[in-house]
Amino acid sequence: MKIYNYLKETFDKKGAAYLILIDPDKLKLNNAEKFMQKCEESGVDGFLVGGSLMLMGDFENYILELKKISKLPLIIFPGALSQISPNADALLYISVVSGRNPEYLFGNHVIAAPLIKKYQLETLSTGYMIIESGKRTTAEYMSGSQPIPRNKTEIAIATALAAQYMGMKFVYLEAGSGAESSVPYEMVKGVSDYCDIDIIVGGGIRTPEAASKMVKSGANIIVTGNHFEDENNWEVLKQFADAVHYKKSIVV
Ligand code: 1GP
Repeated sequence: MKIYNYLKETFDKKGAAYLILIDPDKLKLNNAEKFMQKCEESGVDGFLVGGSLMLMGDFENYILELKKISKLPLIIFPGALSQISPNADALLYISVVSGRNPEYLFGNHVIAAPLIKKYQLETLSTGYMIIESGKRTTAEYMSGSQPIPRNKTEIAIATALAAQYMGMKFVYLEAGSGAESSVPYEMVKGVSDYCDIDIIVGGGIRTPEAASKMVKSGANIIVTGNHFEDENNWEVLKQFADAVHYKKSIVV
């Protein structure tokens, strides 16, 4: 429960948490130190590592090397069974609840469970909801599932509520990495107003203003990935973190 408690404390203290998604195919190890240090200095709360599709081979070594660089939590965001490592701090135990593909709903979880126990990895059970965002996304294609239509907030609400009743800790409203359109604010607000489950939002968030609006709509965790794969954008990392940490800017 260490990472779960850390995230809950972050919500209490700062309003919401800001996580950076690291795609091992994009961030080479020789550039990782510079990037992760910049994230730390800017107020990022932790890292997700993984992806729906990964071409690089040695995931375990990659995690081990990242762990040496940063003290911030490193949470695996697994796109496949090969993305499990004892060297991470936790693993998002994601079930693609927006889809009806049994392997991504529960099948892979059964295969992974004994290994997770052996590694004593903390699991953060998460209902993963893929939301329509323009073009088809890798997550959608790889999970063999249809996204929730972006104008169907009621489906998102009912799905999130079901995840809550199943005892999951989070729902992840995912527009997909590099999405044309991020998850609609009204959908985040609808889920937040109606459900008592913590909400992660990611995909296509490219400005601090958008991050701030997501948090104001009810998101507890904001994830960005693509935007910071371009080193020219690193200077605005702090603005993103500050936008997410709305409580910190309140002077008491
Ligand atoms: C993808 O939600 C994450 O799973 C991040 O998306 O790369 O578009 O920021 P971006």
